[in-house]
Amino acid sequence: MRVSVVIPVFNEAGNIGQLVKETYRKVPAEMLSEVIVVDDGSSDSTRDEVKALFAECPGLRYLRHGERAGQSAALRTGILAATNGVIATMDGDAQNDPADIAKLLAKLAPPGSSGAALVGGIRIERKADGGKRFASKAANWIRDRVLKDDCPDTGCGIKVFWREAFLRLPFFSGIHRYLPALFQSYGHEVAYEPVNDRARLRGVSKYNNLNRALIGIYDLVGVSWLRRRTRVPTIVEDAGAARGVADLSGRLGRRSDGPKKSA
Ligand SMILES: Nc1nc2c(ncn2[C@@H]2O[C@H](COP(=O)(O)OP(=O)(O)OP(=O)(O)O)[C@@H](O)[C@H]2O)c(=O)[nH]1
Ligand SMILES: [Mg+2]
Repeated sequence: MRVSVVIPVFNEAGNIGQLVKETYRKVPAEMLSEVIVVDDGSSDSTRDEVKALFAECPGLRYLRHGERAGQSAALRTGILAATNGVIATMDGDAQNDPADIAKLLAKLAPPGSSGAALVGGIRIERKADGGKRFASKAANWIRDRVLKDDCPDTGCGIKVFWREAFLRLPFFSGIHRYLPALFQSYGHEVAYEPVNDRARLRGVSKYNNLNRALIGIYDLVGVSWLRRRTRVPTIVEDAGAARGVADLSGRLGRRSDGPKKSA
């Protein structure tokens, strides 16, 4: 399966160049179609670091927002720009290990078929400090109680999924933390896989526990409402001129349980 790797960054000089090079080394060339770095208006040398790699990294692309719009917006920009049906996302601080992309892809179903439309990484042996690990555990516990999405680590930045399924979801800032729950709401199967977690070696964290908790509660109320108010019907008949199931169903053309065509 060919994949577009999307990396949202904000001020990750010292990390992003290494991560891009590591991605080209560790993702098998026959899988890697492009790497799209989306810079959310960094004020450090992130931009120069990425652009210096154009010659040695075929398919590397750099997109820059005119103003800081957040991690979710940067992800969406990269996913819209991607030319593949399968997306892999990673954080730009090199805490995710690109070697895990192939592992996650092995569990992903081809777009439009039955099987997992999203495979999320679950960080084992977290390298974050105790306070952050505790906050993350608490947030995951509360989210799971409310959304019942059975995801032990929704904040993990490394995930693979179908591009079109993502683009059909309602978009909001913070959506990157709720992808498993939203994919489920739209009738997709999701799967998880343990992944490597590494310490942040350079640069500073862009979130603190308090702002993440406050926005997390706010978003959780919204996502809970969205889940309750989302209905994705199974289309059992589509008569007349031929149209793709994907045009009609939020489920994205699962041909096996899609409409029976009649003339
Ligand atoms: N595009 C964009 N990316 C962001 C923004 N804030 C954070 N990021 C990226 O999102 C990823 C996760 O942010 P981090 O600051 O590493 O959060 P964290 O991993 O919980 O914190 P640390 O463990 O301290 O690294 C990194 O790649 C950041 O560069 C933002 O406002 N815009
Ligand atoms: Mg990080």
